Amino acid sequence: MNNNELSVLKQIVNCDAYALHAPNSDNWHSAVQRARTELQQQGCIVLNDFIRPQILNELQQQGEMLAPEAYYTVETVNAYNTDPSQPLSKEHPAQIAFERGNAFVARDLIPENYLISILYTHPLFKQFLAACFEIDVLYELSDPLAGLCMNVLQPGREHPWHFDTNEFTVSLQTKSANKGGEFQYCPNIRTPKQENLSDVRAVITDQAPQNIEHLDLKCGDLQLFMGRYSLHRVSTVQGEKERHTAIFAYTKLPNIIGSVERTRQLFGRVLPEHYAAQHNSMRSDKLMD
Ligand SMILES: O=C(O)CCC(=O)C(=O)O
Ligand SMILES: [Fe+2]
Repeated sequence: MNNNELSVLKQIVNCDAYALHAPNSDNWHSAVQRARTELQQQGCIVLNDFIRPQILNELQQQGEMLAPEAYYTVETVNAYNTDPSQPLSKEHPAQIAFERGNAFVARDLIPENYLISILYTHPLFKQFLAACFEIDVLYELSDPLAGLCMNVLQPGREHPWHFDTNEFTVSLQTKSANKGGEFQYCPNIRTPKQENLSDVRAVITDQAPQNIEHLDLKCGDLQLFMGRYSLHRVSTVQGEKERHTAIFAYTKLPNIIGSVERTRQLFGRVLPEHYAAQHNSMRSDKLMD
């Protein structure tokens, strides 16, 4: 690690509170321990004021420059983002269709010198996150489009119930809606061994509001989340302002690439890497994508 990398990190991250610059120090360990405890219990933790307040304007402005590059389309999807023609029982929750109105800016459109790119690839950021998620090494997604994205929700749009492909998602809100745009989730509703289809069905048909947690996120808060096991959504954005979040996707195995179908739905284009991985798709479990 050179001095420049270290000073850039200290300018962006509130290292007084989270000690990312000093792995294994007492402060670093206590921040990691707090995150571990909540991740075990809830599958989610919010690290408040993770970004230094002086950086928040620049972060928002960079997001605003990226937003027009997002792939805007309203797709009909299911919670697993699987191909709708796949034969399934009538009761399967994947039969329930939603309108997904959020738009993603793909990784290959995000400049390497933007704050979110610097963070996503920073070794001390990854080291801290790996410790929070209790694994030795955390890998960036090998997907050239999906590893780092910006999620844009325009007024009137929602990001409906779904599971992520990757186990670990880290997100950072860079611009908040005036109203709505709330992150909601069901902690560990499925496990690596069990889909728990009837519980999933109950939530997405509005039969189990008691199983839904609601988060109040501010710009600069970092959210750590086990999105492969916890069903989640972002409610409809109301008011005039867009809602922007940077999504940092990581995995515990190398070489994870999104499926052709999911990539087409999210980004409107598929690269040779996605086709190449099609017959050799790596996942850490046998759950539906
Ligand atoms: O924008 C968010 O807060 C969550 C986005 C999300 O769930 C996803 O990109 O998979
Ligand atoms: Fe998600």
